Amino acid sequence: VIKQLKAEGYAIESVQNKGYCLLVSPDVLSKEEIQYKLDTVTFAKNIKVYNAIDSTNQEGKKLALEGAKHGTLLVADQQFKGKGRRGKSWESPPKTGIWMTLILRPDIHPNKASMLTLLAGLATVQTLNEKINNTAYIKWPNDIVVNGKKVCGILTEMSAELDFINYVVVGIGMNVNTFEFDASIQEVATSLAVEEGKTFERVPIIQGIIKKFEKYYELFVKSGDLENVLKDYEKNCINISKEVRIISNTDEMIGTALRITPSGELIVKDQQGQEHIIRSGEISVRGLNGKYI
Ligand code: BT5
Repeated sequence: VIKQLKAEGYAIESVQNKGYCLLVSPDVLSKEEIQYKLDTVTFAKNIKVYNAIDSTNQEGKKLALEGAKHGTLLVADQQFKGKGRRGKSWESPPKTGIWMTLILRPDIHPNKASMLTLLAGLATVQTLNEKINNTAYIKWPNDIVVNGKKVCGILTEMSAELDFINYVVVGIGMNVNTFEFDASIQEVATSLAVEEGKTFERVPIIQGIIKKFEKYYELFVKSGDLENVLKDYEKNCINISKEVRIISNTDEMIGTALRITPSGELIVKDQQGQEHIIRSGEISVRGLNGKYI
């Protein structure tokens, strides 16, 4: 066992007739590390860890189809085909980030599934703000930004009937100890390490997100809307009271983001003073000065 642990990167000293002393615990993603002292009820009771995989969301959907339990967590050290929204790709280099997916089977109407993205975002931003000196904000609906650059993205996918959800997968991708970014995202992406000037262990961040997400999830499933979390959400949302550019396939509009509704929509007042309900998925929200507010 000691040999195996050393091979995984743990620094262990052997002391004759006494035993072993753990000197350094590396940033290893393992089921045991993640479950250690994780006092959740259903989230991450089952965990699958991969060295490398195409996409944890893709694999999550496959496992969900095969019957994986609610709360199953997939975590990878690297993704070859990380996915963003609407066919975009997500850079997921080895060992530097958190690439994870939760399989959920919520008893809610399919039209409420997109609210799970907001809850995951809130759990993530709160976890980060307990650990970093800068402030992380949610950029509605699915980005987490630090100093105006994207540190994390969330992708929620679902399989459903008209009025029944088979399963939802919530994928969270975070640049943690990344120092070099692909040229295509250099301008927009950042990592915790770049912004904070130090590296982070990934497991405590994963644990924080899972614990908080479960708490918000339970509140949400009971009430059926976001009423209970709106105040927390708006406090952490960078769009609120800001000028935003709303871009759909056919149209573009500049306005001020006013608030989030209990159903998770963004209310934007246009320059003529008229309020619009903006639903995620249909549009892209940008700050006026550059890509991310
Ligand atoms: C997202 O999409 O932000 C959702 C990202 C979800 C990734 C997780 S990782 C675990 C799970 N498994 C998956 O396969 N996916 C999920 P979107 O808002 O569409 O943003 C995508 C855009 O962000 C790209 O077009 C790039 O411009 C940019 N981007 C790509 N990789 C990035 C990275 N590592 N960091 C910051 N920005 C990135």
